[in-house]
Amino acid sequence: GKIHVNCRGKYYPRTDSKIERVQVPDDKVDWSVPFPDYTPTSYTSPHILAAPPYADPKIGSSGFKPVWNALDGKINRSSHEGPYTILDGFPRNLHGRTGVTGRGALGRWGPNHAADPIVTRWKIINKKRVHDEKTGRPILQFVCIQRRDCGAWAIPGGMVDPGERVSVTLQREFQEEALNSLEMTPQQKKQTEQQLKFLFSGGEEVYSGYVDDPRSTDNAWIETVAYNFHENDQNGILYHLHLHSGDDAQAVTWKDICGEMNLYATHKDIIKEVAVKHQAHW
Ligand code: RP5
Ligand code: MG
Ligand code: MG
Repeated sequence: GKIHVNCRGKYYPRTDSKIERVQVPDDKVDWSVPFPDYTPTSYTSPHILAAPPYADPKIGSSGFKPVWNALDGKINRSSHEGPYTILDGFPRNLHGRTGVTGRGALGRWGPNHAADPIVTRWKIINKKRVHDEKTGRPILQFVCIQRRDCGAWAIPGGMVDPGERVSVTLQREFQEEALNSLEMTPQQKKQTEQQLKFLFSGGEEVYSGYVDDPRSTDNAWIETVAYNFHENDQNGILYHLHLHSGDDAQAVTWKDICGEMNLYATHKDIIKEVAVKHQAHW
């Protein structure tokens, strides 16, 4: 993949106090290139240090014996991209230096596994597929959420819970962020799950691996598995589903897919795979 850039900004994102990242030039991102002056600050956010259930303990604390590069009980500590290095007890970011050590806002040391559902349909006006004037290709739309943490538009993805199957995470996160299932009655939730069951049983993997996310550190990063769930039928479920943002999403919309979209992290690169797969406008 491309060299990571989103985790090399001036400050670590969304902190009260300004945590400066050491500025890593492009040619020194790779660990194999010597960078003798490299002395990054360690930062792990207070809410992670408060030890919520989804977070690891501190490295070195008694009883914490992580099994790196493997399925560690219910926690997947292996990377989609192959083995990562452990240096002095700390996993090292597979994509190189970020200017900050510790976990930042991430709960796990090493890979933090997420899943991204890309739910698509064709753009229809007057019962006809709409084609782009320039490319002549039909326009795809995907369910896009606005993240509450930074305001950026993104795929409605989220973290895989320990022991959770990725297929479950994909549908759960979609329901939470794009349909506000957390505020549904158990009955409504069940009905929604039933409605989406068929669509979500027919997904295709379009990406798995590292995400260049602004929260990455030298010791913790996000990896994802992205699946496309596509509705071809203009009478199908995705043409009458009521979108309603929830949880860590503050807005939700059907977004026309095109190469000029501005999306969170590397979500645009992932969506491009979907456009190519469907021979849609990009
Ligand atoms: C991105 O962060 C992933 O691609 C996924 O969409 C998301 C997971 O983090 P949260 O939405 O749970 O913050 O890197
Ligand atoms: Mg979520
Ligand atoms: Mg999310």
